[in-house]
Amino acid sequence: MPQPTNRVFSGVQPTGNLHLGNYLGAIKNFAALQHTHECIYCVVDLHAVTVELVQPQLKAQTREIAAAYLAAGIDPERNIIFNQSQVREHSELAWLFNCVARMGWLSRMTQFKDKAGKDAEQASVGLFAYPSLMAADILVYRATHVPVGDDQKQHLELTRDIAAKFNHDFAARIRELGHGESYFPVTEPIIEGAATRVMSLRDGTRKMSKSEPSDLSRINLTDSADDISKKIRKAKTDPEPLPEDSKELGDRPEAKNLVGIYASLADVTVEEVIAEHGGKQFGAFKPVLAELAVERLSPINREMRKLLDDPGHVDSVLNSGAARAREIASVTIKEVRDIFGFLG
Ligand code: AQP
Repeated sequence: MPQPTNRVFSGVQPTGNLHLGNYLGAIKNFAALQHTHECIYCVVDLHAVTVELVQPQLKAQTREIAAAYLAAGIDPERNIIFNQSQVREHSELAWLFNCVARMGWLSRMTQFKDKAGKDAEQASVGLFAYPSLMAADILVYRATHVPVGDDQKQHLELTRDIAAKFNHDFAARIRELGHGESYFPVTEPIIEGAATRVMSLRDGTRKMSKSEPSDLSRINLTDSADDISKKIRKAKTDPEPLPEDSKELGDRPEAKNLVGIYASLADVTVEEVIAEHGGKQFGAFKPVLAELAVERLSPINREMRKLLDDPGHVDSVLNSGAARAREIASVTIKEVRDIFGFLG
C-alpha cells in the first residue's frame, strides 16, 4: 500500500476524569486537524490497563472519551473514531516492536519512572512496554503526524527510533518487496497552542492529570459551570498582580498556567492576554477566566451528556470506526509479516 503523506493518528486513555489538559493539549487540536488531514482518533483502552489491572468502569470510560471526541466536533464520517482493543493488529505490531526496541531506550522513558514510582519492580511489564504499543498504534496506520501534549514528546521520539531501526534493519527486504527505501514514516509530532502542558490548579509545577487524587487540581470535561468557577476561584496563585510583560511569567508557574489556559480557550496568544489583562489582580482575572472557561466548555459538556445518554449510538460509532481502522491496519500487518519473513 503506498505510504500516506498526510495522515494523523492520536489517542486518549480511558482512565476516567478527562480534563482540561487533555482537551487543550490534545482533543481541541484533533478537531482542528480534521479540516486539513486524514485523521484517525483512538480511545487507547489497552493502555488503560497498564497501571490499574481491574477497571470496572472501562466500558463507561471508553464511551466518555468517544463522546468527548464527538462533542469537540470531530466528524465520525470524515474521520475514523474507534477503540484500540477492537483492532487486534495494534497488539500484534506492538509485539514485533518489542523485538525492535531496545531495553535501554525504554529504560530512559520518564513517564515510566513517574508512573512506576519508587517501586519499579512492582510495575507491570505492560507499563514498561507502553511506548512500543504507542509506536504500534501510530505506525500500524503509517501515520505521518501525531498531535499530542508536551508530555508525550519523548514517547514520540521513541516511535521515530523504532521506525528508523525497522527501516534500517530490514532495508534489503523492504526494497526487495517493492516498498521503496523505507516502510514506516518518521512521524512528526504536532505540539501546538498556548497550553501544550496544562498544570495542576493546586500546584503550578505539576501536570494536570487524571490520576491526581485532588479533584480541585483539574477541571474535568464533565464538571458543571459552578464546579468550573469554583475550581478557578480556588486555584493557587502568587500574591502579585499579572505582569505587564509576558517574559515575567517565566518564574511564576501558577500565573503562567492560568494565562496559558486563558490564551488557549480564547484562541489568542499569551502576549495578547497580557496586553489585555496585565496589571490586574487575580481577584479580577479569575472571574473573567472562569466566565470564558464556562462559555467554551459548557457546550462540550452538554453534548457529552446527551451522547452518554445514548450509549448505543456511541458504540455504533466505535464499532464502525474499528471496522474501517482494521481495513488499513490489516494491510500493514500483512506487509510487515512479509518483511519479517513469517510463514503464512
Ligand atoms: N496536563 C496536560 N496538558 C496538556 N496535554 C495533556 N495531555 C495529558 N495531560 C495534559 C495530553 O492528553 C492526551 C491524552 O493523554 P492520555 O490520557 O493518553 O495520557 P496521559 O498523558 O498520561 O494523561 P493524564 O491525564 O496525565 O493521565 P494520567 O494521570 O493517567 O497519567 C495526550 O496527548 C497528552 O499529551
